[in-house]
Amino acid sequence: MGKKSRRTNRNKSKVKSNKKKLSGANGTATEDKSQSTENVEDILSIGEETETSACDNNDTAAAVATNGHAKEEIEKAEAEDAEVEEEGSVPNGLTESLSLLTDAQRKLALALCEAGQSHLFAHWPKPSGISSPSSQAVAKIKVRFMEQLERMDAGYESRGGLTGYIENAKVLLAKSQAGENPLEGWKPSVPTGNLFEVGTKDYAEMEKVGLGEVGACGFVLVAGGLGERLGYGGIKLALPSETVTGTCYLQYYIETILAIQTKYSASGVKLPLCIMVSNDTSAGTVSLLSENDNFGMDADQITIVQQGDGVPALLDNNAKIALDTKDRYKIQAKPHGHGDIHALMYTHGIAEKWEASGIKWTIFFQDTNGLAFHTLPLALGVSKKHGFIMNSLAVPRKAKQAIGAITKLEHQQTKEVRTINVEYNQLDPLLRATSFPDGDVNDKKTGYSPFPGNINQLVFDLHAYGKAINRTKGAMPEFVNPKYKDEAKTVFKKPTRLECMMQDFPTILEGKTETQFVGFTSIAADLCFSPVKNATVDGVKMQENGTHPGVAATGEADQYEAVAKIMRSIGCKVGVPDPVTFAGITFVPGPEIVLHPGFVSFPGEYQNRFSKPSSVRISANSSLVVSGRCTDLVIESLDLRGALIIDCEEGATGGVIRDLKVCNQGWHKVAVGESEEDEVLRMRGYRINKTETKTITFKKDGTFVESGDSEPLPEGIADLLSPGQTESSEKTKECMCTIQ
Ligand code: UGB
Repeated sequence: MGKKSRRTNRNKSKVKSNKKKLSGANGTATEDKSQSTENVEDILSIGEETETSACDNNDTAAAVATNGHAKEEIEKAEAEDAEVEEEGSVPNGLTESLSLLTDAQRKLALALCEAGQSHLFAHWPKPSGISSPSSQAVAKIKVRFMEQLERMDAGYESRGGLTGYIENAKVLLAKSQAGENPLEGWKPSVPTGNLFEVGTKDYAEMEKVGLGEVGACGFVLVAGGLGERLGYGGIKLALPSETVTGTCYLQYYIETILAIQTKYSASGVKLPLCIMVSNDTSAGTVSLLSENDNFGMDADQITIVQQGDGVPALLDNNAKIALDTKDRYKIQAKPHGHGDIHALMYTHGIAEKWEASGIKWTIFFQDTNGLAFHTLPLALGVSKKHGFIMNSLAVPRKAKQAIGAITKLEHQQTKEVRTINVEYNQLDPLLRATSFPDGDVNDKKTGYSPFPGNINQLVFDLHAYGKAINRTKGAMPEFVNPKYKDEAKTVFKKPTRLECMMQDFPTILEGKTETQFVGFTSIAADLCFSPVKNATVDGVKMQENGTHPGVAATGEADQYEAVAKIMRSIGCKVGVPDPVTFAGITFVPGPEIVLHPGFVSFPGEYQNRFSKPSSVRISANSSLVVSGRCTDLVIESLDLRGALIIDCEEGATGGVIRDLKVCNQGWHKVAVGESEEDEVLRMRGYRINKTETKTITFKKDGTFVESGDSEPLPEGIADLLSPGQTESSEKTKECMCTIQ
């Protein structure tokens, strides 16, 4: 007898016992289970008829579940089933519904039961056998459920499908429960690498090397994350990176890539962008692009790859798959981690295609870092100089900060050496178990962890990268990180899942000939890294504990500060205002300087744009915006105490700002409360009031127009200059303008 028929027989006997238990438990409500099923389906039709979109919304089951009496009956019936289900058994509702399913779905459903997942089907009512709108609705949600499982199965195909996922999860969960160190046998030490500082000769030389390469980069944006910690309603890529211009992250990234293409790529070359999305971010990303005409990028430059339907969330150490808490005909899905990107780069043949089109490097970056590209040529220069296959951009890391640590690991038996990220949750136990008894602590001298912090901005040599993913199909090692409720580690606080990380790429390199070409480039975070990952309320606590809060307000402020820092590094005089506090987050608010990447992208370009840096003065509370059309504008001498926008008409060339003084009331941040309707403002705790602005627009006929001419500042207005600047008396002078 085949497995299937054996199971069916076993279940038949259960059907009997179910009937008995049901009538006993439920009095007159149900005589047997088929009658109960009929009731359920009637009720399902209520969901279908009163809410025509219920099925379309994939929500019929939830609609049913909210119906009082019916809900009780279903739950009772399901509870009875659950009581008698054995590990590996096939619930009656599934057995009786197999005819609704395709061959592949049947096979998958039975395989899942065998793998200990019978509970997924335990609540399925048996079909009534009568064709009615309600029975069709039930059939539809069962099929929909199976389709989700099929997509998840396919998404994990290279590792054995869903049953492979369950097996892998059981092994990793057992290790986690046993407290096993996933890096057992590896001894960590601090890796060597160079720390660069903008404005130095070393930086300039290395950046120059990189500027020779930057026109041959393909870009990979991993944007499938849920943003659970941030708690934002939309996709993170749509968040404004700053509120002066409202430019969202995706726009900022695309415009930077297009600027690089214009300035550094060979004629006719289009720099490609691959965006990894997940089920949670796919629709939002696609519509953000289409509503904005891809922010100017040609459609054939963009490839969107999707991380499948995510992986199932797991309820316990037996890797029992979690049903959605609001809809029992849906699996609770979670992203499998950014490590999926390498498998997708492989399956879509992206690396090969890019290489064939002349691309030499591939740059991986995350969804919310408005400082992502300032240091790109620097990192490329380092990669080129050292022949790195993989180069991670790193920042000085505070102990216990939620960023991974770049670590040199040597295996005690094999003597294999790897330079690799150790994730923040694994670092402390690894260090304590080996030669750092105090664990993840700051170096007393520097105030930072001795291990550089990984910011997941990765530069790969495309050829070597393609070779490695072709060999391994791009699969990254998986890990699990459940948070336990009890000491015995048997109960999870919330469902967990297997994940993988893109920075684990060194694990697929082979032998010393490859592994020795993994390195990092270290630079202060204020130039290259300020993600927006956390809700403001959590950021407040992080800031109190001395770590960067990673919230919307600091993401914006750090963006302005990075530009100001680069300007200062070439000799511009840019003021520093006193810190301010909004919504509990303290930050330096400006000056708000937004220079479009079409105008200037990298530190090495600033000198050409600010040709006499010492003649450029921007007061502490000023705001300066230069638009993207001003590709060859030069700001030679400027005294700005207020707000100035410089724009150029399409086709306008050769504008020069010389001896321009702007003094106006400028822009000011004002607090918004928790009742603020605009989520973007609420996250920041402020809005920018644009009290007075001067605008200069260069025209293509060589002339310019200006508006918002400055008035002398009214008596009593706060000095816009920072304490260190002495020319405050000039604020009441007439503003003069000389522009060529
Ligand atoms: N992402 C996906 O595209 N898919 C996924 O399934 C998950 C994420 P998180 P986390 O830079 O501060 C990383 O969640 O946990 C995208 C590094 O592992 O923000 O903070 C997502 O959309 C860590 O070493 O990552 O940790 C986002 O763009 C450190 O560098 C990106 O992946 C840390 O980031 C990162 O996702 C950091």
